[in-house]
Amino acid sequence: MIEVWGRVTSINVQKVMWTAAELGLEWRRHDVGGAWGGTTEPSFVAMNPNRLVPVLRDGDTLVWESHACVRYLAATYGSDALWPSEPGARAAADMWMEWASTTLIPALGPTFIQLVRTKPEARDLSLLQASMKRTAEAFAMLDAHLRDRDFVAGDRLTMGDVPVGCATYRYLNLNIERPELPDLARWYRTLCARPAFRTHVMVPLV
Ligand SMILES: N[C@@H](CCC(=O)N[C@@H](CS)C(=O)NCC(=O)O)C(=O)O
Repeated sequence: MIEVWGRVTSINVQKVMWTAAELGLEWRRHDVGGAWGGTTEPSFVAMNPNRLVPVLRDGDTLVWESHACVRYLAATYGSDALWPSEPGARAAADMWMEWASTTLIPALGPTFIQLVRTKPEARDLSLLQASMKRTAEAFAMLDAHLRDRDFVAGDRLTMGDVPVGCATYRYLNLNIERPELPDLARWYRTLCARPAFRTHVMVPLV
């Protein structure tokens, strides 16, 4: 059985839990972070000196950084499914994970924080506007990529869909105006049909 430390409302924890559930793994999750606290406890810091969730333990293997956790689970338990064995196919999945880290989630983050976690009177509107613009550009790029494929790395779900899928749930459930993104919407509908995504990602935005 794997163990995960992290609160259900964390996008980074959601990536790991969705992956674990997609692979049919048995898991135990410990509520840590946010209102739960615990990230500065010596026992937690000993596992992750960054003091951030998620942390994953599988036997003697300890992993932090959500994408490292997703890759570890996909490589260990994903056979040729979430972790494509052919290096080129795997790189296609991997590059969208990196893009989520470097481009999509940094663009979306301020929009999410401002609209969901900041009181209206305290919002920084210029930060919000800039973030919404960068986010719309990033999702337009993903929409164009999905125009002629079912999933980000081809015709089946891979680890590459996980970070962008979690970010897409947030984006499409914020109360904002969005451009039409028909191919993103088609791909997102297939994610919503997956029980693991519904259980671990489609949770209330707080
Ligand atoms: N790059 C890290 C970022 C981890 C991170 O920022 N985690 C946030 C939650 S999404 C956190 O631990 N925040 C402090 C808290 O929840 O108390 C990853 O992908 O795992």
